[in-house]
Parts: sequence; C-alpha cells; structure tokens
Amino acid sequence: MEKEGILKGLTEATIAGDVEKATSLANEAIKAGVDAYEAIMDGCARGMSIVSEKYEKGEMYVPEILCSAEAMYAAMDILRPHLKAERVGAPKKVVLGVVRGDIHDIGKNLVKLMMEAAGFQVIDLGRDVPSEKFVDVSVKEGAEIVGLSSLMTTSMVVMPEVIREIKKKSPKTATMVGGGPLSPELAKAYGADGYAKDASQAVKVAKSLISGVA
Ligand code: B1M
Repeated sequence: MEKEGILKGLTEATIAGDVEKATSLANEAIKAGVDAYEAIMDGCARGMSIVSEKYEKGEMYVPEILCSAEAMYAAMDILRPHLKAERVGAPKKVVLGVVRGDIHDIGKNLVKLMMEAAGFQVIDLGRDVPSEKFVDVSVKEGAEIVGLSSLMTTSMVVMPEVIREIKKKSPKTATMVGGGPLSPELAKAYGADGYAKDASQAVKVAKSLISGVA
C-alpha cells in the first residue's frame, strides 16, 4: 500500500475505533518504510482531532471516542519503538501531568509520546494530579520543564498556583501549559513560560525553553 493510503487508513481506523485495522495499518506502515512520527501525527493524531470536532458537532459520542483512543493507542504501541529518537546531549527531564480535577489524558499521552521521541525524559504523573505533586517531583528530579495539561475551564484555574509554587521552589524549572481551553494569552496571564496548542508544537516549545529562547 502507498504511504498516503496508509496514513488515510490510520486516520479512518482511529475515527472508527477499529483496533484491528489500526494495528494492521501500523504494521503496514513499518513494512512500507513510512516514518513512524508521520504515521502517528498525520495518521492517528489527525484522526483524534477529527473525532474531537465530530463530538463538538454532536456527530460522535463519548463511548465512540474512547474506542478511537484505544485504536490510536494500539497503533502507537507498534509505532513507538520505530520513532527516531533525537539525542541532543544529556536527556532533559520533563515532568508532565493533567492538573487536579481533570481526568482527560488522551492529549497528554500524545504530548508525552512526542516529547519522548524528541529525546526528552518524561516523568508522567498521570491525570488528576495534586498540585503539590508537580512541585515536589520537579524539585526532587531537578526537572528542566514542568508541563501542565487541562481540558476543562474548571480545572485550568489551578495552573497559576502550581506555576507560582514551581517558580518559588525551583526557579530554574521552565513551565509550559496546553489543552483545549488554554490560549497563549491565558498561558501568559498564568505566568507560564510556554504554551503549545498540540503535541508537535509542544515539542518545539519544550526545545525552545531548554535553549532559553522561548
Ligand atoms: Co470530557 N469534556 N468530560 N471526557 N471530553 C471535554 C473536554 C469538553 C470540552 C466536552 C464539551 O462539553 N464540549 C468538556 C469540558 C468543558 C469545559 O471546559 N468546562 C468536558 C466535560 C464537561 C467532561 C465531564 C465533566 C463530563 C461529565 O461528567 N459531565 C467529565 C469530566 C471528568 C473530569 O475530568 N473530572 C468528562 C469526562 C470525559 C471522559 C472520561 C468520558 C473522556 C476522557 C477520557 C480520557 O481522556 N482518558 C472525555 C472526552 C474524551 C472528552 C472530549 C470529547 C475529547 C477530548 C480528547 O481526548 N481529545 C472533549 C471534547 C473536545 O475536546 N472537543 C471533552 C483528543 C485529544 C488528542 O486532544 O485532549 O485536546 P486534546 O489534546 C491535544 C491538545 O489539547 C494539546 O495537545 C494534544 C494532542 O495534540 N495538549 C497539550 C493537551 N495537553 C497539552 C499539554 C501541553 C501542550 C499541549 O503542554 C504541557
């Protein structure tokens, strides 16, 4: 199968929540020499954004979305070992998690994967993470970056307190935020050093933060 067909197939399999098809297309992608990063971003992740749009239009419902995520994860499991990890010097540590009160972690998992592919060492705190945990772990680990994710207007409001504490207790640690309700303006108002709208931008922002040019 041609590359375009494989990418389109991965997008469709993700939307349809078809684990079997997603698995077989991910294997096909590897066999055909399709870049694993492209297969994830232009295949599966594209499918997940279409799924989110369809949900907003009332064309898809939550159980179907969860099946889509399963299909994406199945393809990602196959593609992950084939990502060409960039290694630039010693790996930089990123503490990543979804803030307190929020269990939406599909986007955070994509951000994690992309950051690991870019050579970052990601310490994944999971979802619904207590604010103190972000601070404690980043201090203990000497993290270069703390990444906070939120999908809800009701949970994003905890971000400023987390950022403030990190700045106080670990002033050298850069902070970045992302997720549906966030924006560059809000990120700035919250005191974050960076904002990214999606997983590939998250990698660019993280790189710029460690090189001090954000
Ligand atoms: Co719910 N949910 N949900 N949900 N859910 C939203 C977020 C919502 C916008 C739907 C809506 O009403 N229109 C809405 C929030 C509204 C608001 O802002 N207040 C909402 C709600 C209200 C709720 C509940 C309260 C529903 C209820 O129980 N009444 C409840 C909340 C529970 C809680 O968290 N305490 C709830 C529950 C759930 C499920 C459990 C069923 C499920 C989550 C499963 C899971 O994640 N494990 C779910 C889902 C799936 C969604 C939608 C439909 C899809 C989210 C998703 O996974 N998108 C969502 C609607 C939507 O977003 N359009 C919705 C795909 C994913 C790849 O994209 O997460 O945006 P996304 O991630 C992107 C970027 O945002 C960015 O990069 C990612 C990859 O490109 N990004 C970062 C994310 N984090 C980043 C961090 C970074 C940088 C970039 O740097 C650190």
